[in-house]
Amino acid sequence: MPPIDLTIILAATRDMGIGRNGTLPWTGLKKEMAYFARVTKRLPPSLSSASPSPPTQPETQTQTQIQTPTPIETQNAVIMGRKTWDSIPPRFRPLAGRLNVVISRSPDRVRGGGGGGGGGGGGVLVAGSLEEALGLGGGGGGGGGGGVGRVFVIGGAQIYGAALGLRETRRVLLTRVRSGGFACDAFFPVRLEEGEGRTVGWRRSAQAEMDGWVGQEVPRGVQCEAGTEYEFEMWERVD
Ligand code: FOL
Repeated sequence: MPPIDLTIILAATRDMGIGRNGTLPWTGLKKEMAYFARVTKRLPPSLSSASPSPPTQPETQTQTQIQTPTPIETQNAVIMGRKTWDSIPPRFRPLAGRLNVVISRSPDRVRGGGGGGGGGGGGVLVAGSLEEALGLGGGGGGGGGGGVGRVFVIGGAQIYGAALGLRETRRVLLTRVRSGGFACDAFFPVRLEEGEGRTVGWRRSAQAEMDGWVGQEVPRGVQCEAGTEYEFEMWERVD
């Protein structure tokens, strides 16, 4: 089994607020959401050359020829709690181009009817815990086990907390919302801070490290959208 490597992705206010009344505290951060979608879809370099669709058979093929097995479509996985699943607009879920894994003790609350945990109905897998989710094929780690690429934990607070307690969680992609005035009732359990009183166990990555891991030049500095200022950051666990 390849080593599991988990990445947390979130957007948070300066005091680590991530949600309000079951939804995001802000609206209109379209480019920020596009970044989330792009980053969670992009395969790691070790898998990105793999064809996402079955190779076309050569024209000399006959019916009796042994067929190359159709490869499992390689995708990243997004793991989320049931409340986060509920918060995603129905037209966007399951999140396209990614293996969606929802953590819930009652699968019917996610899919409505159907089989037990781990069943594959409706494009979503249901697991009873984060640990179980990792066993479902959420344990890719970029090594290419079971057709899963990178594994992202996308919230909410409870699932972030569980992921932070796992050594497998190596990095956090944090979009730091700098504008104030967003009242929140859900918070990321760790305050990631640089400089004086800096966070123990986590280190902010340099821009080049972030670009390298993400696989694109991440916009640097303060971004402004819909009157809200934010900045893209990456943090890595310090061993
Ligand atoms: N991380 C970051 N950086 N920003 C976020 O807004 C964010 N949100 C969540 C987790 N991590 C995040 C959880 N909430 C969608 C909606 C809510 C949500 C996560 C995803 C969603 O609808 N995503 C679509 C994009 C749709 C669009 O283009 O507007 C997707 O395809 O990912």
